[in-house]
Amino acid sequence: MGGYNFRPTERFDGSTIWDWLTTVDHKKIGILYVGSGLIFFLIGGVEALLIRLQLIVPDSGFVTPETYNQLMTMHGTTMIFLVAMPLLIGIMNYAMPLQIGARDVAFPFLNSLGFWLFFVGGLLLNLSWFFGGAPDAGWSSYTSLALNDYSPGPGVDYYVLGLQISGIGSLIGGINFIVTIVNMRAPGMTYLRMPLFTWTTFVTSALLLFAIPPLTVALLLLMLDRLFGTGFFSVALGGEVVIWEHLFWIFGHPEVYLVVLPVFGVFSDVISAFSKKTLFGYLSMVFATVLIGFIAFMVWVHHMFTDGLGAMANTIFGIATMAIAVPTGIKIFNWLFTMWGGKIRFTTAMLFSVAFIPTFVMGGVTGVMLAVVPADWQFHDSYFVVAHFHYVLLGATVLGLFSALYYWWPKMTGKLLNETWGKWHFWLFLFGFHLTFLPQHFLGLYGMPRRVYTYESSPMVDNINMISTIGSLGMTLGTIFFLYNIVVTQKRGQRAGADPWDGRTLEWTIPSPTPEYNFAQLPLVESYDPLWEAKMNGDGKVPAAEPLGSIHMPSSSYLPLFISIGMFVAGYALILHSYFVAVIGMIVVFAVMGVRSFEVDHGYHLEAEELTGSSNLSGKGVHGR
Ligand code: HEM
Ligand SMILES: [Cu+2]
Repeated sequence: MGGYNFRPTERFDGSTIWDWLTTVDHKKIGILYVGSGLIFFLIGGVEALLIRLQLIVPDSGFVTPETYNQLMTMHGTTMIFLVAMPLLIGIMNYAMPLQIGARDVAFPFLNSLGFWLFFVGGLLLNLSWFFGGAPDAGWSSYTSLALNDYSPGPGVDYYVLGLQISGIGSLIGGINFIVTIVNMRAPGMTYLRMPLFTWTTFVTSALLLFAIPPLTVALLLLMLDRLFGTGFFSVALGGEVVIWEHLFWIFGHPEVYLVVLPVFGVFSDVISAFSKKTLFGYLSMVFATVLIGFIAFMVWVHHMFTDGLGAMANTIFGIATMAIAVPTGIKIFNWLFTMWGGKIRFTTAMLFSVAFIPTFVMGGVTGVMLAVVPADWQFHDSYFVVAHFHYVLLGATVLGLFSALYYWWPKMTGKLLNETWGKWHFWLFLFGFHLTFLPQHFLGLYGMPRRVYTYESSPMVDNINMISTIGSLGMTLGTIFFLYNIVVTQKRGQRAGADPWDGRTLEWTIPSPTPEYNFAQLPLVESYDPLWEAKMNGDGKVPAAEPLGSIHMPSSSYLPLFISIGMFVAGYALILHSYFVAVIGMIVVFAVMGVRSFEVDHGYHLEAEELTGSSNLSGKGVHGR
């Protein structure tokens, strides 16, 4: 090992826990994101189940109205910020650098910092259940409801500070991915040879970059209003409530594309791999991705049609919203044409991707219905909206996440998930999903408002709620099969080779699980689908772009964890109104940053002898050195 390696914590080194706490390896960080995302998925899922159990019969007193509001708020907030985003960021972290033939992300230290900030933010948010009460003003925390007058107690403060901290983490992740994709593509990997999942990661990261700051500002202003008595949103003090809605949705609408664009990338890769065909219309897919990312910022007012912003504003934003259907339609047709005439293998990953298509189309159709302004005046805040956004968020994002997990799981763990259990998971979840949410469209049309903790008995509404709750039990059962699958296959699963799916892209050229340096030699990319190209026109090995040589690796660091702990302390202290402790927390943050800036650590090198045997590339590389 070369390089100067100063680590005061020498004696913890080597323990597995310390290794995970201090890792800067994009693959381990990816797994940390996926692991914590799945844990939060269970928490958010239990919250959803409790909500549905409360609604199974009319006039139910299963939970109190106060608890219901907390469950509903925490469920939405958790699913969006602690499940969908981190699971996707985790998969991007794992797969994207491999897909572009890179050895790591551009800023490994920041990557770790991003994860720990997300994690402590999520932890802080969930501690609210135990200390003082969870936030209860809805995941969109509209003012005036979210101000002190109507939401006394610390609930909304948890929301404000938890999301603020985890939001910084997401922003850091986005910047890191952009720089990685711009700078670290393997030789020959031009932009138009990047796999679609890498493309969607790229556009998603740009969305993060522009969408998180408005949220940060909104949360900051709300914090000032709640903690320090400013009046940004308080009408009594001359503030303006609609400003909150604008800031929130300027973030909030792109947010839904943040969680749906990456799974578009997943479907593109998965469908192409399991149809044994090149993705149809690659260029139009890239173009549609960029276009969707762009339009995502132009339509936020469709969440505010009933605010009275005027007919002109509503018309323009209504039409802009419908425009998104065009690039999305292009994508749908390209997926269908990719499957057309392909040799389709219905693995679990493929099933989730295929089932996504009709599900997402249905969510899209109701979306266009909601974009019709006069219609939205009727649908607004009814269960129709709940049905719509679950078709998109759950039907698209979560199905896509499952597809991605089944697809990349062998790469991440070295073990294949069991296909039989996988199929049980798939069918139970899919049926459960449609049984839960399809009937809710009709609940909405019958006039059941969203965010109410109970309803008056009437024949149709009773029945539909009953069916919907039964459906959610189906999803629960499916998820249990998934967990069982993870546990069992981790112990005695089938080993995955480098290329269990007969893949097409670079991540399948290296062993599973991936060695810490990813590629012993950087690959030379000469086409889109490089591995497939090599299988068709050669010995199945992608050529190497460099001789086998020593590889520079970054050292792990405990500093990101410490910075995050400082942030956690500061955040919690603000919630408790102990400003002195908050200042101490921030001093810790800045002190650790100081340590970091004076640290002299050039990482270390892995020498060629330590790598041999793990290269799956062939050709120009000269062995040894
Ligand atoms: C696991 C199955 C799920 C079930 C059974 C479920 C059920 C529910 C229910 C009953 C509500 C309350 C609706 C209301 O009264 O307005 C709700 C709200 C919500 N859900 Fe889900 N949900 C599930 C998964 C998800 C997922 C995966 C996401 C996002 C990725 C999500 C996002 C939301 C959001 C944003 C809200 C709105 C919360 C609010 O109004 O503040 N849900 N869900
Ligand atoms: Cu929207």
